[in-house]
Formats: sequence, C-alpha cells, structure tokens
Amino acid sequence: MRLDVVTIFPEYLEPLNVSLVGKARARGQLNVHVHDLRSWTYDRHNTVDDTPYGGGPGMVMKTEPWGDALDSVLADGYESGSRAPALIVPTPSGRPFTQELAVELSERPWLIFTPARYEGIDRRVIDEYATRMPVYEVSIGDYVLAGGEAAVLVVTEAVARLLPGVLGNAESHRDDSFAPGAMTNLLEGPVYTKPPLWRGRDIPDVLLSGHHGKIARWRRDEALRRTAAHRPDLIERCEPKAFDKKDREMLSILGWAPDPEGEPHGRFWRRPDGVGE
Ligand code: 6GU
Repeated sequence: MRLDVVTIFPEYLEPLNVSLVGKARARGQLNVHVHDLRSWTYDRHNTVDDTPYGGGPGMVMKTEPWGDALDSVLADGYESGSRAPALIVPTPSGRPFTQELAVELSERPWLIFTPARYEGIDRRVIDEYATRMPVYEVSIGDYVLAGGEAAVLVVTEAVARLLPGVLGNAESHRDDSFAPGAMTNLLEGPVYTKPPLWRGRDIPDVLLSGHHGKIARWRRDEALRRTAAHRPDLIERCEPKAFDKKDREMLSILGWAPDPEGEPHGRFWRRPDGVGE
C-alpha cells in the first residue's frame, strides 16, 4: 500500500517511523511519502491560507497550493506504478472513522491524506478531486482537534495493522473489538499476567483453574459487564440471537432485558430502575 500525506507540519508525521507502522515501512509493506504543502507556494511568505468569503472567524486553506500539491503527488504516484488513489480528508465534519471503514481503506492500494489546519480547505478542492477518485471525509471522534495530522496517525495505524503480514498473528482481526459484521461487538474485559500476587492483589481464581469453558464464560461475562458500563449503545446494537442463556442471565443481573415491544425477542435495552429483578 502507498500512503501520501500533504501537510504544513511534516514533523508531526514523524511517528510514522516508529512501532508497527515504522516496521511495516521497513519491511516494504507500506510505502509512505510525507510532503510539505508549502513546497507548492510561490510567494515570499509561503501563504497557504486566506480569510473566508462571507466573513467569520479563522482562516481557510487556499485552493492553489492544495491543487498543485495533489496534482504533483498523483503524477508521482502514477509514474511509480500506483493505481486507484483514494483521498482521505480528516475533518471534524466527516463521517465517523470506524473499524468497518478501516477494513475498507486497508483494501485500497493508495491513500492520499490531506490534513488541514485553520478552518479547513476551500470546498472546491475536495469537489474537484471527487470527480476523479473516491473521497472519504472522516472524523475520529466527537471533539475538535487543532488540525488533521493526529487523525492521519490514527487512521494509518488502524489501517496498517490490517494489512497482510503486518501483525504477528494475522488470524485474529476477526476477534477485534468492533470487527465488522459481528452480531456482537463487546469491549474486552480485564487481562492479567505474572506475578500471581502483586501488592496484595491476586488473580481471579477461574483464570488459574485450567478450565477452558469456565474461563471463556468468565471472559464473556466481564466483556458484557464492561460494555454495559462504558458503551451501552453497543449492547443495544447487538442481535438478540447472539446472546445465549448465560449472556441473558448476566445482562439481567446488569439491569438489561429484551424490549417487550420488539418481535419476537427484542433487542436488549436497559430496564427502568426497579422493574423486573
Ligand atoms: Cl479528523 N480533524 C480535526 N481537526 N478535529 C477532529 C477530527 C479531525 N476528528 C475529530 N476531531
């Protein structure tokens, strides 16, 4: 996979040299090019922004540097044999970046990222390139960052670990929290390793029992407990048929019941306090 990033802060992308993404690059599984947007400015001040039409606070990134940068990146990529580029535009007004989208992006051969500072990029740039290639405007969460560079790091890491041969044991993406298409997406419960006693704290007995069935059940219960506490929306999204008898018992203890309106066995929703139990 080829990745291009065009930014006014190339140093911000230094983490792409480290850890999983850095190793994938070193192994030739990922071909990363970081470009300084200011290379495509021709005035004394290397201007990349200007005041917004219609007024308002902040500055807007100008069309010409982005247009020249993207034309040049595209020409270079095509010359070196890359094909089927997709443009990834990080923006708080984008669609949510999810594991499902990470999987989709990991199947593309060439991603071009356009992280912006200021109030964003002149809309005509995105509209122009959308006539030539798929454009994904993505947000990494419901908060506002000063720029899209951190989002590029997030998306790149989520995508890179899905590439064939990048993670040690390639079998296990299916079991990731948020693996797409699963009937249940539960958060992982707690994990433990040696020593068995640390500052007076021991390990849940079941994990030392060697009883694989009981261990799997305990892990499932802990996942349900944690998901109910931190992400009740994920419980509500689960297919009810994905819950076995023991799951239903645990959910009941946690204050959840099938929606009686839902036919025939509704999705689980949180019982109003004091009803049922
Ligand atoms: Cl992709 N960019 C910025 N600037 N803020 C964000 C974001 C992206 N995603 C969430 N907040």
